[in-house]
Amino acid sequence: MAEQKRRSADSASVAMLDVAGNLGVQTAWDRLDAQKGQCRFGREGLCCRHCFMGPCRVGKDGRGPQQGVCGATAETIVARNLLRHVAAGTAAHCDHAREIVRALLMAAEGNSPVYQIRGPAKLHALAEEYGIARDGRSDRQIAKDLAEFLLAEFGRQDGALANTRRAPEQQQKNWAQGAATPRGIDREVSTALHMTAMGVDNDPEHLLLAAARVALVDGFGGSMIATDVSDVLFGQPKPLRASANLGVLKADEVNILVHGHEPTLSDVMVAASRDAELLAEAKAAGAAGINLAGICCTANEVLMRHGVPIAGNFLQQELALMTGAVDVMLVDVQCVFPSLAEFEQCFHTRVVSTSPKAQFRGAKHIAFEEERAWDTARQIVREAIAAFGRRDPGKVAIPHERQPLIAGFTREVVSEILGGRYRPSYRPLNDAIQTGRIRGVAGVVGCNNPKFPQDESHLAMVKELIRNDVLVVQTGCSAIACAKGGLLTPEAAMQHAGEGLQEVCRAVGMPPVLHCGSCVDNSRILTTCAEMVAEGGLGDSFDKLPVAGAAPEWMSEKAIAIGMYFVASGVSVVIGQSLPVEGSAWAVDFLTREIEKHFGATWSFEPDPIKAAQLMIDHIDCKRVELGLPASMYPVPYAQKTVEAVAAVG
Ligand code: SF4
Ligand code: MSK
Repeated sequence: MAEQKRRSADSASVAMLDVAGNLGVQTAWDRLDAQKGQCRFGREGLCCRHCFMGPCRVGKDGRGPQQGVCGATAETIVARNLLRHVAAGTAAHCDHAREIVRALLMAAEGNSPVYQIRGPAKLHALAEEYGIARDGRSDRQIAKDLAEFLLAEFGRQDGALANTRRAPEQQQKNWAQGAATPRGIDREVSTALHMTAMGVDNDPEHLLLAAARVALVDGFGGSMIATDVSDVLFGQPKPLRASANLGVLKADEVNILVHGHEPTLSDVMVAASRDAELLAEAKAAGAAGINLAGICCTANEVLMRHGVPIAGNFLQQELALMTGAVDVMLVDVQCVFPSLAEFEQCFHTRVVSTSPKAQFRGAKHIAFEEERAWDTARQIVREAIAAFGRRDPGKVAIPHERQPLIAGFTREVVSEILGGRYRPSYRPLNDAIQTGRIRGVAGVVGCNNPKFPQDESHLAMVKELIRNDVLVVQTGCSAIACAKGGLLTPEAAMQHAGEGLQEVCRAVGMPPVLHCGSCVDNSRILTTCAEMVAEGGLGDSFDKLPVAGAAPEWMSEKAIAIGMYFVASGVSVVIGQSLPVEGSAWAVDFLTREIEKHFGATWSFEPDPIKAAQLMIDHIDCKRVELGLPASMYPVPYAQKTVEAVAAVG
């Protein structure tokens, strides 16, 4: 047990790790141990496999060969590798967006019995923004034009991506000056791969600015489109209550877990799990009901719109199966361990893959076609009912941990809860920041990584931030970590927040930590920043705002893309483990210092979550000084570096 406690800060995970240890089942932590001595060249970005004169690896600090066979230096190799990581992360979010837009087109053309326009207000707002005619036209006609307009953004050859107009003018100017204005989505991803091919671009600064440009097609393209269209198709989230952690599984019900990222099938699974005919079949099989829950971002999608409980975050995908109570684990794309199907050897769980892009050896593949979404969802529920019959009650061990939470915070919801339903506005938030009741806003997002005790850094960082009156907004697995840690309730403000933030939370009844959705919903944080700038009083661009971002336990290429689009948008970002660029002192200096000249923000690497939170607070305090705002309204727990930090700003 002591060994397991070093692996996770979550007692439910610790209990399941213990079960895994007793059964001799390997988890990600064991496989990380087996990898000990991971390659330093890979970690520092110094290994190049872009042609087959290589692979080449170059040494740093003058040790070993200093160039690859083609003459590429450490700076070039590191920058090329980073650009490829950003392109891969961007491609994942953008391809997700493409599927959602295709589902919207299907709904608009009346080709699907399940996909409907459930967010008409968002549809009309987007139509107005993009100049799509609305007068005398049905929602479906408008939706068809919207889907076609957005699909064209993927293939756009010239001009800036439409959503870049949502950024303040200064950001748009910064991008133009740095040749970082994002063009078509597919064009940028494809250009990034071309630039990094053998013998193409070898200017490291040019490569890193291209990384900013391709990341921006993620933030303002794929991710923003996925968020907007999901709101149109599945409905706009509203604050709702739910619960999180493995204790949401039920011993007497058929348990189905959805895992991955895309809401197209999981949203239909919600309806299928409540279908009267299927419930009767489950009862006939001896189950008390059908319990749908989720892991990772598919979970966040169905939580935000339906209040479906969350079973866990990234590192709990294997641990959930260790409960012996999961009948079907339904996976789509991204963040799914290839190991999951191996668990079928120990447990009755059926792992079902569904995406044409992601098949898993050993799993059952039930191809998901949007046209047949309802039939597919029902087939999967029936798989789960059949698996329930094979469940071994002797192997069932469900931890009791289950925390209440409130989720469903969006740009629109924040303005409604602060300004009131009849005069939604960001004025109260800006006022609270200007007076110093709220010191600033921090986005804490991203994954788990077995290199860090699971959830520990998320919880420590977020507690330090709210203790210092910094309002925290969250997405992804970080939001799930804090949900399990009890921070996503209004009561958490009284327990953990500073006096100023407490006052605001008490007045409107909101938690000090706002769950804003899945990883693609980081775009909601960008549009919230745009609202704060537009409201006035906090500067005319994102880089003037007293805000900061962090991903303390990141592991995915998508997290690099997200961090890069925040930095390119003027929001400084602190991450737990360094980017894979430490092989080049030049690249580290460029990303942590020089890049500010282009975009007004920088990256920082800090594994200690408290020190990382304090870096964010220093940054927020500097921005407050630059804006001429007073210090926090109440005495603040952390202020020790503020004077030096402010002096550094000059
Ligand atoms: Fe080596 Fe250059 Fe080929 Fe990379 S591109 S593998 S550094 S020869
Ligand atoms: S799911 S990208 S582990 S946050 Fe979005 Fe979680 Fe990171 Fe996947």
